[in-house]
Amino acid sequence: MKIYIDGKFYDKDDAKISVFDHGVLYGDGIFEGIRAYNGRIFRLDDHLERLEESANAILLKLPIPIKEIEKAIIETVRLNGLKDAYIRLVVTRGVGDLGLDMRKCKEGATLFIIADRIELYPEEFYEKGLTVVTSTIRQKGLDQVTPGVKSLNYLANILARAEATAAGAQEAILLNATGHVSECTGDNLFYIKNGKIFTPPTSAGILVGVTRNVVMELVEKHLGTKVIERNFPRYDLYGADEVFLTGTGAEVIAAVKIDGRVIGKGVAGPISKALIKHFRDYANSSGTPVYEAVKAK
Ligand code: PXG
Repeated sequence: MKIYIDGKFYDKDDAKISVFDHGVLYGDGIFEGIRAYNGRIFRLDDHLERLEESANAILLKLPIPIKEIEKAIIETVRLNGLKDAYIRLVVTRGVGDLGLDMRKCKEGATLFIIADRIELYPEEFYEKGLTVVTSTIRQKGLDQVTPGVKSLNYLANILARAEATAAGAQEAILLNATGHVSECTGDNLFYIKNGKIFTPPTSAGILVGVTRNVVMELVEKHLGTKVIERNFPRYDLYGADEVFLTGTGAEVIAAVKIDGRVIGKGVAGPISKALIKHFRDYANSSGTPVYEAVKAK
């Protein structure tokens, strides 16, 4: 495996960053999780745009222009010979001293890119659905560093995920300060009631997922309806016909048990299944080519 760090490629065992990097000392940095399907990088422009927005939000100057970052991502996937990949791109504040002052990170941001094979939910979960619980951990408020920034501070999400694991579930729902549903630890959330599809608005405190946006487009294109963004309590999920989650790793996947309540028929419902298929068809036939030989379908 070859890992990109600041313009050079390293073997896995040699790919290291400083213990004085503020990404390590303070979680001071941002990241993106990106997929490649069939030798093409899915929605790369969307991920790069979100990266730029996250960087701007935390006053982080990207070490190289976005076009160069794009090339580095493609090169990392190519060097590793991957067609289907999970790409982790991280930008940290860089090497500083032990204090909080970002001005001490004089050499500027550190950028590294790992392209690996993907670890997915077993295929059977796309039929039988996931078990989800509501976490005791609240989503960060909009007056804090907003959940819309994909920052290196994932402790709340990690602890919420641990609660899910302890409860025998695969994902956890984070409620926000007003008790409305925001999102899951690594996925956005939708529910369906009487043919209408709902998802929390950005003001609920969510990471605006690339997959969420794609699914909203697919709903319009294939189902001839629009996803309704509105705030709702978790009780609306208990009474839903279907609930599904979206994320780069999970793609589209149904949630069939929430806090012990069975959702719909207790397996992936028809709309969730249709969207899983539409998403896969689209993901496998679009994206930025990594290898010259790849031709658009
Ligand atoms: N909300 C949160 C909090 C996330 O971390 C999403 C929603 C979905 O966004 P995208 O752009 O992927 O549709 C994420 C995704 C993992 C993993 O291994 C996933 C994410 C972050 C870290 C790990 O599943 N983020």
